[in-house]
Amino acid sequence: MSSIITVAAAQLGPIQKSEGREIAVARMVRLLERAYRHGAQVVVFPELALTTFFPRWYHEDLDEADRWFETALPSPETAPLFEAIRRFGLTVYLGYAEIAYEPDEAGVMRKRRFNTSVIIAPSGEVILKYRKVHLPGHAEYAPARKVQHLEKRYFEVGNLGFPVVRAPVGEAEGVNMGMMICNDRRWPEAWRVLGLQQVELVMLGYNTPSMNMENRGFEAHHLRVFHSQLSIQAGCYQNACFAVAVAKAGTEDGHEMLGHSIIVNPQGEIMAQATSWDDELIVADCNLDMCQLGRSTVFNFGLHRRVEAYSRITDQVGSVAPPTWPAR
Ligand code: ING
Repeated sequence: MSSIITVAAAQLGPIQKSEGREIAVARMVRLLERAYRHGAQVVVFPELALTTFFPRWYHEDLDEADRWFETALPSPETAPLFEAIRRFGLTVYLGYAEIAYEPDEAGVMRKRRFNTSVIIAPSGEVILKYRKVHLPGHAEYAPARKVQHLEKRYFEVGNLGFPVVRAPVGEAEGVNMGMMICNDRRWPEAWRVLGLQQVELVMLGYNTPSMNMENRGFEAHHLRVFHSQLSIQAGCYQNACFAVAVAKAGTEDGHEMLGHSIIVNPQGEIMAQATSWDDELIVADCNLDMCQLGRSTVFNFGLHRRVEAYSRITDQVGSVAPPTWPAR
């Protein structure tokens, strides 16, 4: 049994607001075929890969935004994607906007909206589903912003935790796979919850503006890519895992998003990086045995973690001011 799997980041260039799903799906099928020809077994697409990054647009009536969501997967528009997954025998991460009719935490059956990703098996079955936990931005129209970022308007906080599942990939008997979506990568808690389940391969898609849209404070532009990669490299190193992080990049209706998709190893090294901000495939061979070193030494959680010292992490939401010295 080999421990080496070949993974691919299938970065997407821009999808314009006027472009229907069939355009994105056709581009994604072409990337799946290229991935297959490169010998890839796992392919990761971006967050909200089927449409433009619609949370930049304000809809007063939420139901008007339903056009950006999937109520079923596969659907007639996404069926070609599932056919290609079966044809090429690939394991695929797909990010999309999900409408689900299910009970909420109070037991009330209702229409719910999530920023979702799934891992799809070569058979076309869904192996695992994740719903984005860390929703950046705001819920109401914010006139001071250069561009809106209305994820808190269109999505509920994900209610599936950060699950990991072990599933076969190619010749590998099993790979411990987990997912994140975009902003999640900036939160070490997300990585650690996956790491505590012995994740070996974190798959994540993102749609990240290439410049600060908050119109507050100064953030040098080059730091946008640096912060994205810093978060992913640190997450991999501190949890002894691989990550495939994939952008939806380029300019959508005048709004530029960064590319720089990367594949990172458990030492935090970038193994491959996209160099365009358009549709681009990058591929790397990942030896899953590399996870063992970190997990059995520096990040041997069972040996070194001291949970009794970490209670603030789950007891507190926001930060609190420290006591002053000398005490008044
Ligand atoms: N986008 C961005 C992201 O986390 C963002 C939002 C950008 C937050 C830069 C903070 C700094 O990459 C999404 N879709 O989460």
